[in-house]
Amino acid sequence: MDIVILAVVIAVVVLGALGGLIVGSRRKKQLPPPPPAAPDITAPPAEPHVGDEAETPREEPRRTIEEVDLPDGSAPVVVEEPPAEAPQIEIPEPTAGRLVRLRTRLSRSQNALGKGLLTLLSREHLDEDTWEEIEDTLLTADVGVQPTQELVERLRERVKVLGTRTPEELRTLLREELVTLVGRDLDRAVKTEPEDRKPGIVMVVGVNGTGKTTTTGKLARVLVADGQSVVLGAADTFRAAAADQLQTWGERVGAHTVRGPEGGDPASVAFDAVKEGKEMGANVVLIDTAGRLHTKTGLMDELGKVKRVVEKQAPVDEVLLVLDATTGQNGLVQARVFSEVVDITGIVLTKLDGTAKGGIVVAVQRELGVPVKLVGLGEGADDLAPFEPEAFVDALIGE
Ligand SMILES: Nc1nc2c(ncn2[C@@H]2O[C@H](COP(=O)(O)OP(=O)(O)O)[C@@H](O)[C@H]2O)c(=O)[nH]1
Ligand SMILES: [Mg+2]
Repeated sequence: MDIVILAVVIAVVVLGALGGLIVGSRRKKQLPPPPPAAPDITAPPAEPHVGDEAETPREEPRRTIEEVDLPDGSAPVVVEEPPAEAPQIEIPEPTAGRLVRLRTRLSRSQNALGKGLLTLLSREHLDEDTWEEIEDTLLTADVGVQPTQELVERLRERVKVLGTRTPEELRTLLREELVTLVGRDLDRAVKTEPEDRKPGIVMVVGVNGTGKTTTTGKLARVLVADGQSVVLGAADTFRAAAADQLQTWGERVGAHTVRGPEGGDPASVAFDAVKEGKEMGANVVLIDTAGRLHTKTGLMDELGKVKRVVEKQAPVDEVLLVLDATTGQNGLVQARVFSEVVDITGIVLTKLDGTAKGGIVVAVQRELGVPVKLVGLGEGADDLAPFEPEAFVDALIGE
């Protein structure tokens, strides 16, 4: 008798699961038995219903399954499997023109640097004091000593040649010189598409809190928006939350995240990510790393190892150093340390929306001899922009 009931019950359960009637079964099983009214399947309480029957036995599967000798465990296994919740895939914004769209985010730098310079240059008498103020403005905005001196010299020369100065002429002149200072001919493309193989491999490095994980997530979106398939490697194994954070970014755009155990070996996670990326035929693998700067040696060992281990499979195409623009000179020190550990091929300056020190773009490029390739202009998912010197300078000095 029992057996007959059980068989019926199991059959119903299986049918229910296959029909998608059971939602969140795993969660329910771990909780104490819910009151009869709890099921999320709407059914009249009085009459037995398909949905109701499917609910009941799952609260006590152990007893029934042990009593009857089932031929195999296939039926309960089906029940155990929670229906895959199809994540909502977002369509990220196109990347073209992002810096223009986000230019108002640079308002602090604009007021402190761009407008400050224009106002000073527009003074009727450009005396020594004014030139000193111009210099101070640049230094305060973190442009750096050497580049500041170069710029002031160029401006002095050109203003002299100009004689009388209309505001329009001054703006054009300042624009040209600032773009030159930022560098117009640097190759700022993020290298994600090597010619001879797939996937492209990008490592993201930097001190904790600078925005590595956020940037990795945003970059995944940029790539997906450009039609590329992306695999994420959560090589920051220090905290499980770091991998969760990255995975959440990935899920939003349908990118698979490879992760390891908390406290596990970051290099092996990176290795696996590249391996899976290859197997899946992905276009790009992005590897997020930990940025503990407690001991320089520890960092060197770890990062160096991650890169070496990845390179057993294929060369790393891009090593992006993420720097927080609000940390100013401190960022330059970090840049130095990291460049000793790995060959940095590009800089990502984050949090440019929160600082008046936009001049750090110039200083950090000088420090490393490597171009700024991306800039972070907010916490929003699409607030990462390809860096374009002209658009950047235009944003600084206003329309
Ligand atoms: N305002 C602003 N916040 C940012 C930007 N990039 C990252 N953040 C924030 O900085 C914090 C640290 O970021 P996270 O990616 O976790 O840093 P990580 O430790 O280097 O991985 C988070 O709160 C981010 O939202 C940016 O461009 N602008
Ligand atoms: Mg992180």
